[in-house]
Amino acid sequence: MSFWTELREKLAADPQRPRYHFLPPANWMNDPNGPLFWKGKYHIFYQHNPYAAFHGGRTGTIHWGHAFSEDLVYWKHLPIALAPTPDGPDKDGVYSGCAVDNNGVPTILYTGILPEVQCIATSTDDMITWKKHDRNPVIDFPPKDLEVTGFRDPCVWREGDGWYMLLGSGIKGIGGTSLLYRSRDLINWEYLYPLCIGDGNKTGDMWECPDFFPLGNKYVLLVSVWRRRWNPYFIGEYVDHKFQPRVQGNLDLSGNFDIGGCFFAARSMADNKGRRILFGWVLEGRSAAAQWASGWSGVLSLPRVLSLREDDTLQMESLPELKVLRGKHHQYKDLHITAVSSSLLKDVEGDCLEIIAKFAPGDAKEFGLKVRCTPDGTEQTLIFYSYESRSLNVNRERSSLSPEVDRYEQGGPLELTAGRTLKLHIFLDKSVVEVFANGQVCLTSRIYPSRTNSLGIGLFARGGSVELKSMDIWEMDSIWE
Ligand code: DQQ
Repeated sequence: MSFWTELREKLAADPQRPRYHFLPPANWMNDPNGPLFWKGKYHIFYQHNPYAAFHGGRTGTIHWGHAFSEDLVYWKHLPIALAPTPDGPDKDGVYSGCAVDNNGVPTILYTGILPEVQCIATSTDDMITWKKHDRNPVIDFPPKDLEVTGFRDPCVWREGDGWYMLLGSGIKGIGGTSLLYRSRDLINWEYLYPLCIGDGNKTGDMWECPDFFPLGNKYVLLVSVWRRRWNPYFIGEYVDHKFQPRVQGNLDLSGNFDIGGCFFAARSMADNKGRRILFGWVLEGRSAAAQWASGWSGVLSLPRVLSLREDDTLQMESLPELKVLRGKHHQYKDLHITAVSSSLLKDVEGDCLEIIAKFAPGDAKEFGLKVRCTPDGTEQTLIFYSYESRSLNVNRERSSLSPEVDRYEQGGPLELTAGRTLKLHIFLDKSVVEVFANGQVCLTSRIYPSRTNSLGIGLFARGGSVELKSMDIWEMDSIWE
């Protein structure tokens, strides 16, 4: 059997490999790049090492993988879009960037490394093959008067008088920043100024993958904090190319658009329905050796639909189109959950599920769901709200018997005003857990149960009781044929 056939069979049989989240055919993926709605189809690119399930750093392993979808649910792989060019400015890796429609010419802007420079590529055959520009790099050094901590991941958009670009960066001793550039032709770029500078103590000293876009009557800047897995966002007015953010991400993970620590490098796109759709890289929570041995690493998050809440914070909802994946349905209503009544549900189990649970406020100190539980509780993962710490959390202490996985608790602030219902919308897909809480907070986590019977679902409360108003559970189909 050929190496690739053997690998494909191994991946198909892997109980940890998600079934309704997009991932490459094999091997490594990290950041989503250049999502673009083009001629009626959604395209997504991604950081990809096609040869092995590790990133490879600066060794020329990183390519741009490519796929498309007609509905953002089912995806088809396309040939690799960009590979490092020996002796080119991207010889050590084709790093992150974006894609734009330049009057009918699909155009990618991305970072080459060692040193970090910005490059451009275009396609004339509906994005199947790409030609790198002869004048690459089109930006070959950071602004001379700034001491920067990095200089990468272009985000480009068109505005009345030309093209604008943000680059992820940081100013030494001050904090993460995104640098604003302007161009008439996408080739010649003029540096303007930092569009936004963060406080290094709150939002880190280097911002990767800036993403900037209008939402409602405001503008939103999303950034990814290098080496911290934080995802702060900034919302404010954008007038005359100046941005005045009012709501800012913070160290305690408030103002972060994902608080799990397994979600990073998000990128968004506008679709033909006027929606702003966000994708992120779902990181692994298992050792590098385990990833390498399994033959795959990294998953794309489910698409998230963004909107603006009344208090000018982000509203994040799952994509309605995902409902086509719903299979068998189970429903529960009006259950009183106490510490003693906590047990596994009798007639439903699974590892590919969508769950919508609505809890009325009670006096429990903590309450929530258990997923991927063995009947004896040896393996189990808790997704819960704590009234004491006012936080949403995932407890992975007993998620797996394997020594190769992360066990630390993940979570962050979620304010529940008195009397407010908590709606937990959970997507469980083998080793991926994505939680949307009241649309206010998202939490992405990874778990790797080792037992084949880690399939149980339960409800629990501690230090009091809670009322489950309703819970809908669907068994979910695969997005692959
Ligand atoms: N990943 C890319 C960089 C980016 C980082 C390299 C974020 O361009 O800054 O694969 O995860």
